[in-house]
Amino acid sequence: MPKILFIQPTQYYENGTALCKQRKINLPGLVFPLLAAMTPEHWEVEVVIEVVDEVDFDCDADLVGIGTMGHAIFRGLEIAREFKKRGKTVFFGGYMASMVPEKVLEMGVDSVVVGDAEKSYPQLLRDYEKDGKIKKIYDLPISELKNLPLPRYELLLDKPLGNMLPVQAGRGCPHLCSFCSVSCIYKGKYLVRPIPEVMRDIKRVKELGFSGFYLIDDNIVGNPGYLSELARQIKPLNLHWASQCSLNLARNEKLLQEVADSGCRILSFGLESITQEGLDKLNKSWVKVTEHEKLLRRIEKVGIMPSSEMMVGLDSDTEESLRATLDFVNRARIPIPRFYILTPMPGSELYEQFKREGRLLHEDYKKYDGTQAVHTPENISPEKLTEMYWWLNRRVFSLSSILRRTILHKNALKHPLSHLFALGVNLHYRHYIKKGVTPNIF
Ligand code: B12
Repeated sequence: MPKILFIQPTQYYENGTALCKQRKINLPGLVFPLLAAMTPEHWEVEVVIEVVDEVDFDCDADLVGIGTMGHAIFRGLEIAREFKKRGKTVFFGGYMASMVPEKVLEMGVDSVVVGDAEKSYPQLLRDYEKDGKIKKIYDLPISELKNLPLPRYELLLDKPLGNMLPVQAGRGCPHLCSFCSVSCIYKGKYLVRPIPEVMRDIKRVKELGFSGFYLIDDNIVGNPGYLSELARQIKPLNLHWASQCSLNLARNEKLLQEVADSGCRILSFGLESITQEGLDKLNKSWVKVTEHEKLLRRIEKVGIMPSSEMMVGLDSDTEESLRATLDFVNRARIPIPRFYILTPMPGSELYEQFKREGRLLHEDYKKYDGTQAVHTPENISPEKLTEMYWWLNRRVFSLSSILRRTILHKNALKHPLSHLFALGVNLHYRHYIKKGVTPNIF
């Protein structure tokens, strides 16, 4: 029986010597259970999630497929080199490899699956089965997200998991924010799955004994009618769920209530910044920073805990605005905040713009990890930006800020479990901050 080994690489701690490892994966990705379900039955499939598993370089796999997310691609390339030394055929897929496929091929990888894999990956397997050869690039986009197979979640079940499994609702995004990898790959295309197929997957997660799911979709409120119907069908299942969304959800109070009633407990919002001009320049003017606090309060009122993604180092950022970002997070008492330095990911529109304008400090992509300035912002020096980024993280993840935003939060008595969960997440992030790593592994 031919065998395929899928690997999701981890990343290194700041000093580059030790690999980030955890006892548990709280949020596993969906890619490999889904690709496994697209793999013909006569193939054996094994999944390695390196943050909890060891890679056995001497395993008997015929094909090795490696996932790429941001700078974790560098660990992926190291793994690929080891397998190439042992004569294996190695292919990459995922956002980072899709944004720079030619560069990845130059590093000795046999093939890159660019973007959606639903047509490309089966083609790659057919080619391999024909004569043991695969093409350098597979780039067969899809035009609808229908008839996806039921993900083979069972391949994850021998791993130490939290209480959620992922289910996808939509892929891509209708917006064209210049810094975003999703807009770079999908260019405004946003595909949603039929609700019966999403419900089939959610029910499977429940059958497997999980109490919740993570709904993958970059902006689940993008289609309000769809979300309302999905919430209606999820409600009787008595599950809790989390997703990503824009604050626009809070403008539609009826829908917001339906979402909360269906068991949604955490939503992550791309607030991005407290300065509007910088966001406008990044083509994200549809986010209104003056409304952040008001809309966040509405979200909390219905019992949904907000989590936030914010960037620093926009052209409108100054030392003062970074200090004000700390005040904002503490004032709004955001239970689960995350920060990155604005990073022009190679392949993105922002990267091309900064390159044209001579604003890239270097092209050492290993450092494009969101923890260090790699470009020159207009109103703050790159050195000061990096220094203040870590200052912000240290202050936000100080014990006093953590306690105020979690178990001492005014809603903690109403929703004790969510706030205890947030406390755990913050302490986990605090651990990563101390190690010089942006906290984004759960
Ligand atoms: C869940 C998730 C995570 C989870 C789980 C990751 C995991 N180990 O699987 C956590 C929270 C741990 C995580 C961490 C990170 N993530 Co993440 N994550 C996601 C998220 C929300 C969903 C991914 C998913 O499962 N999608 C469902 C699948 C079915 O869809 P898909 O990913 O589009 O995959 C399809 C194709 O792309 C392709 N494909 C994808 N991978 C592969 C691999 C192979 C071999 C093949 C053949 C095909 C293939 O096949 C799929 C079917 O068509 C995406 C956002 C998004 N919009 O997708 C970000 C996203 C992928 N993450 C991203 C980033 C940057 C990171 C971090 C680097 C963040 C950080 N700064 O630390 C870390 C890296 C961690 C690591 N060591 O790898 C970026 C990637 C951008 C880029 N340029 O690479 C995204 C797009 C978010 C964003 N908007 O920027 N992430």
